[in-house]
Formats: sequence, C-alpha cells, structure tokens
Amino acid sequence: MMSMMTIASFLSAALLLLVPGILTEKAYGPNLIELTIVNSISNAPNETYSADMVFRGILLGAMRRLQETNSDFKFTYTEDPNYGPFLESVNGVAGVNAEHTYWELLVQTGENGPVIRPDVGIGCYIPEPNDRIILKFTKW
Ligand code: B12
Repeated sequence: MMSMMTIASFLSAALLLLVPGILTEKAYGPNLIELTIVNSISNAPNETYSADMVFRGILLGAMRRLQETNSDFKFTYTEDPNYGPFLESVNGVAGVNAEHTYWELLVQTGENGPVIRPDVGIGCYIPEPNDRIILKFTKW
C-alpha cells in the first residue's frame, strides 16, 4: 500500500515537472513572422507582409499560406534535385541566370537584430517567432 502511494506521488511530481515544459514549447496558437520584399535592382518600394507560422514549420509553408490568403503576394519556385525548392520569382519578378539576378534569402532576428544569410533555402529554413524574413532581389 505504501509503495503504491509512493509511486503515485512520484508520478504526479513527474507530471508537474513535465507540464510547464510542454506548455513553454508554444505548440499552440499562431506565431507571426514578417516577410519583407526588397528589390535592390529596381529600387521599387519595399513591401511587408505578416505571415502565420505553425510551431517549427518551414518558411515555405508560411509563404504558401500567405499566398493562399493574400492576393498581393505571389511566388514561384523550382525544385533542385539536391537542395529542394529554389525561390524563382516573387510578385512577378523572376531571377534570370543570364543577368545574374536571383532572390536572396536573408533573416533579421528579433527587433533591430543582425541580418543573417541562412545557409539553407526556403524549404529547409525554420523561422523563429518574430523573425523578419527578407526576400531580396539582387545580383550575384
Ligand atoms: C553558385 C551558387 C549559388 C548561385 C547560383 C547561380 C547559378 N545559376 O549558377 C546563387 C547566388 C543564385 C545561389 C543562391 C543561393 N544559394 Co547557393 N550555392 C552556389 C554554390 C557556390 C555553387 C553551386 C554550383 O554552381 N554547383 C555546380 C553546378 C554544375 O551544379 P548544379 O546542381 O547545376 O548547381 C545549381 C544548384 O546548386 C542551384 N543552387 C544554388 N544555390 C542553391 C540553393 C538552394 C536552396 C537551391 C534549392 C538550389 C541552389 O544553382 C546551381 C545552378 O543552377 C553552392 C556551394 C557549392 N560549392 O556547391 C551554393 C549552395 C548550393 N547554395 C546554398 C544556399 C543556402 C543558397 C541560398 C539559399 C543563399 C541565401 N540565403 O539566399 C540562395 C538561394 C535562394 C533562393 N532563391 O532560393 C547552399 C545550399 C545548402 C542547402 N542544403 O540548402 C550551398 C550548398 C552553399 C552553402 N551555404 O552551403 N547559390
């Protein structure tokens, strides 16, 4: 009888320890990211969108959802056999190999944080909540 009670109290203590951990994973509710479109070649004004993220979802998922819900945002990509989705065009502006133009993926982490250039593409990058994703039309 004693041992049953010991096990029961051990289990409830373990549960109390686990529950806050699970809740802080923020698996529920929307996470928002910002998506800023920059054209460094035409110098067209920047456009900024807000996109919903699922918990630890990939950037491509958030971009697809934004495209489905906002008719002002459109993009296309090609499928690379090794690296997956390559962002080809945003809002009708496409990279052209002969002109050495492409869409670069940059990320500003946190408010006024540093801008990084991820070493993976839109199919692998997992944004953090409050990241500002910068899609920059530029030259290589
Ligand atoms: C040249 C190059 C580019 C050029 C390609 C221009 C061209 N048409 O030649 C440009 C500047 C466009 C480029 C862009 C990017 N690149 Co790049 N690129 C390379 C590099 C140095 C050589 C590729 C190559 O010529 N291979 C030889 C040819 C014969 O093989 P290929 O299969 O035909 O090559 C094609 C693919 O590599 C493709 N490609 C190039 N980069 C990327 C990135 C992604 C995500 C995809 C799907 C395809 C792709 O373009 C090549 C030409 O068509 C490699 C590193 C390396 N040493 O391999 C990185 C590399 C492939 N790139 C990489 C990355 C991360 C990017 C960017 C996402 C960077 C960014 N943050 O913006 C962007 C793509 C953004 C987008 N629009 O989706 C990573 C991919 C890693 C991964 N697992 O995702 C690599 C491995 C470098 C690294 N950081 O480790 N890249």
